[in-house]
Amino acid sequence: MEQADATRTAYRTCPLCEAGCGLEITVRGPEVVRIRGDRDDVFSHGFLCPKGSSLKQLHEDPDRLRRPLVRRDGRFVEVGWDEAWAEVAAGLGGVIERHGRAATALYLGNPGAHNLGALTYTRSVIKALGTRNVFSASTVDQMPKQVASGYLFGGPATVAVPDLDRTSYLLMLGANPYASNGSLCTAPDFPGRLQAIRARGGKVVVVDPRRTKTVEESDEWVAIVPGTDALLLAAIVQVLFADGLTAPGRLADVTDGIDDVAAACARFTPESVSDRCGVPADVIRRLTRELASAETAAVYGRIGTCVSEFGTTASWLVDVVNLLTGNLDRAGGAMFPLPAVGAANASGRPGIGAGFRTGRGHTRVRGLPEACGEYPVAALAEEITTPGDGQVRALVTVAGNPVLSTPNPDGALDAALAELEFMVAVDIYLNETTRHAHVILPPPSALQRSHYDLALLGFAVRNVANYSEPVFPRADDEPDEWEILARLALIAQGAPPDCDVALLDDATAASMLRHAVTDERSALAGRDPDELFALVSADGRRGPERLLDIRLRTGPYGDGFGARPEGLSLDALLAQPHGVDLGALEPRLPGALRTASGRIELASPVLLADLDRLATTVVERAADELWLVNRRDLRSNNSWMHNLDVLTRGKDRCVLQVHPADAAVRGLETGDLVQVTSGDGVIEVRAQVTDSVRPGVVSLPHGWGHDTSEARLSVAARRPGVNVNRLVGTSSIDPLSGTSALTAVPVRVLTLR
Ligand SMILES: Nc1nc2c(c(=O)[nH]1)N[C@H]1C(S)=C(S)[C@@H](COP(=O)(O)OP(=O)(O)OC[C@H]3O[C@@H](n4cnc5c(=O)[nH]c(N)nc54)[C@H](O)[C@@H]3O)O[C@H]1N2
Ligand SMILES: Nc1nc2c(c(=O)[nH]1)N[C@H]1C(S)=C(S)[C@@H](COP(=O)(O)OP(=O)(O)OC[C@H]3O[C@@H](n4cnc5c(=O)[nH]c(N)nc54)[C@H](O)[C@@H]3O)O[C@H]1N2
Ligand code: SF4
Ligand SMILES: [Mo]
Repeated sequence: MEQADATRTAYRTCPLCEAGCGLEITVRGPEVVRIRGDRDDVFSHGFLCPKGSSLKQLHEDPDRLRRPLVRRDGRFVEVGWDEAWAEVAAGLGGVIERHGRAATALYLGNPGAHNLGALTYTRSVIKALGTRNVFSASTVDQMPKQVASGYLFGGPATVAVPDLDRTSYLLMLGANPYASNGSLCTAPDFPGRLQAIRARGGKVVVVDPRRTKTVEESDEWVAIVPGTDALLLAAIVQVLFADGLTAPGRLADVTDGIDDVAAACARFTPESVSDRCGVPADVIRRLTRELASAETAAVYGRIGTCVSEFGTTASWLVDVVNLLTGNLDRAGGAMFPLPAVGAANASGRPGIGAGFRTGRGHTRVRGLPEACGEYPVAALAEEITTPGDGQVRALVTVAGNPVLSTPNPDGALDAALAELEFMVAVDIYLNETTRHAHVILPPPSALQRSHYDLALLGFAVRNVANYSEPVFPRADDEPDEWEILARLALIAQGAPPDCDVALLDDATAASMLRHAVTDERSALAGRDPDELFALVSADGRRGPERLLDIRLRTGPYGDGFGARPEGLSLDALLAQPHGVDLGALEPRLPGALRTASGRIELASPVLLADLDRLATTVVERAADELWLVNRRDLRSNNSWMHNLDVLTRGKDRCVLQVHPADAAVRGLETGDLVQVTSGDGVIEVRAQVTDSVRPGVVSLPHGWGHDTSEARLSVAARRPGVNVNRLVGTSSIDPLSGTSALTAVPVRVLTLR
């Protein structure tokens, strides 16, 4: 038995953002003494940000839910798990009985992408509900990049990431890794890696309407007008062709459509886009020449390029430029990781596949197309409030706070959730969204769970694998997140609330193995799945651990159940608490392609057609309107870490940044109260006058607005901020991916004082 006061050290990957830093956690009994960066972590080498160490405060937060809550007569009461599950079975079952499965919907939030239990069992919940109404944070985030990658390479997860550690030129659009620590580019200490580019004589150029910290630490700031990245990139493509600067190198032989792209982009001369982008034509020409002549270069676009009406086209053009300059799939350019687990582009027949399409279903009310198995979250409220066959009456949320994080024009989504006949939330807080739930099912603290970055290591700048064991044990009445999801799935299927989750767990593992042995190229081909099942279950391993073990062993570095004894397995990772470095990224094309043609499809008709829309869309801003853009702050995490005093103390961060020229016109000074009005909503907030935004642009962070008395967020309520997404409408979306245009929202700013 461990002594109550014995001190020990645990190593664990931070689950809070995509960087996935290694943490060294000093523990005494049930207490966290200290959290530091793990200097021996093979990937993060000791780096951590202020959020990483706040896992201690998150673990201790008295507002974090420990027991299920059930809403009775408008009030939440704590109940035991059996009672909560009985409510779920009655509530969900009732809706399905009365209205059918089409009346159910799911919303999946961001922390689920950092969570092994959610990543392995959410799919079961979707399948069990049997609904097409799947919504997630992806359509306020990276869906455009996935759709563009799907068309180009045949798989929506075949995303090219900038090879930060070897590039000599980085053109970065719509990303601020000094605040965000990076996204679709897993790179702990992203700032350090940027500094290293410059230290080795390379150049970093940042395209952003704001002069961010990332801009300040770079060589050049291109202060673009928001929402116009696709135009800027199209002009770069135009110059590459017009000036004879294209050099796709070895990929020319496996690429279709280069000439079509040349023809379609010919109209986007730098002079023709310059005014709209706010970037001088000679700057566009120079940047293009620099990209073409750099020894190696990578173009990297992130959320600023995605959350616009042309998000997919901009994301596509990023890779068009990478390819045309010979930088796609080569060291120092933009490359495709080969993770130890989870790469769809590493299994099955190499180099060819079924290809990619969207629109395999359409939303009931507006007829918006599906993408990657989801509908646009901008359609969620109308699906709940519009009567008719298939009207959504029951909602399951998992790790999501859509009331703050998705378009909620003047509170329309908030109001819609209140109309649901039944809502169940798997969440750790009673917050702006979960207050509408009838039952809240809280998973344990992150420190009571194991971790493996199943999703995000697929976007990492090095191939690494790292598994963490739980730091603290769970009590008997604290089910793990995967158990909650597995039981939810079984209940959704119609099983009784006290059903045995082992049924689903065993079935999932067995089916994974049956599938693995049928792949002729796999080291397991022809093996007996029952024998393998016995092997992976022998030591009592269950749940995500068993599934992870199977996927590691059958993956590209796996031990193949004996075929490659030195290969990876969960046991091998358990022996390496600081992770395993599997090396720098290596070229993967054409093998990673899964297009139907077996080629890079550079000129998908869908994308070419969108260039026509890009050329003909005239965005007018009234003289008194400003463009609203977002910003992230290092000590935030979307909407949900504002209940930790260590992260929120200090100056109010939820303020509207206004350029001095725009402030002068409005007689506005720092600290004044202003009214911000869009076509969809109105909010009041304090202003900060600063030249860190370009003229004509104002900026607010998202994730604030903790002012409802029904939430249980005592710290956040003291400093609520305002919900910027009350200004964002649901009609302005990128039609190719269904992603909301969160940036470049036209607003009027009125000084109230
Ligand atoms: N205007 C504007 N809006 C934006 C953005 C923007 O840039 N501008 N960014 C968008 C982006 S990129 C994203 S990803 C979305 C995020 O959108 P969401 O994912 O909907 O919102 P989050 O704020 O991340 O909410 C996470 C929820 O998960 C809960 N949670 C935290 N940890 C766990 C856990 O371990 N298990 C479970 N079950 N629940 C947990 C929290 O309590 C919270 O309710 O916001 C988007 N919204
Ligand atoms: N501290 C912190 N870290 C986070 C998060 C957080 O909320 N807080 N959220 C996490 C999540 S879920 C994600 S998806 C990532 C996102 O990671 P990033 O993509 O790096 O996101 P941001 O830091 O918001 O940087 C986006 C930048 O785009 C700029 N921008 C806005 N509109 C435009 C435009 O039209 N064009 C161009 N070129 N730029 C534009 C903004 O000014 C901003 O500086 O961050 C993750 N990390
Ligand atoms: S950068 Fe991200 S992963 Fe690293 S400590 Fe901070 S929040 Fe955690
Ligand atoms: Mo995100």
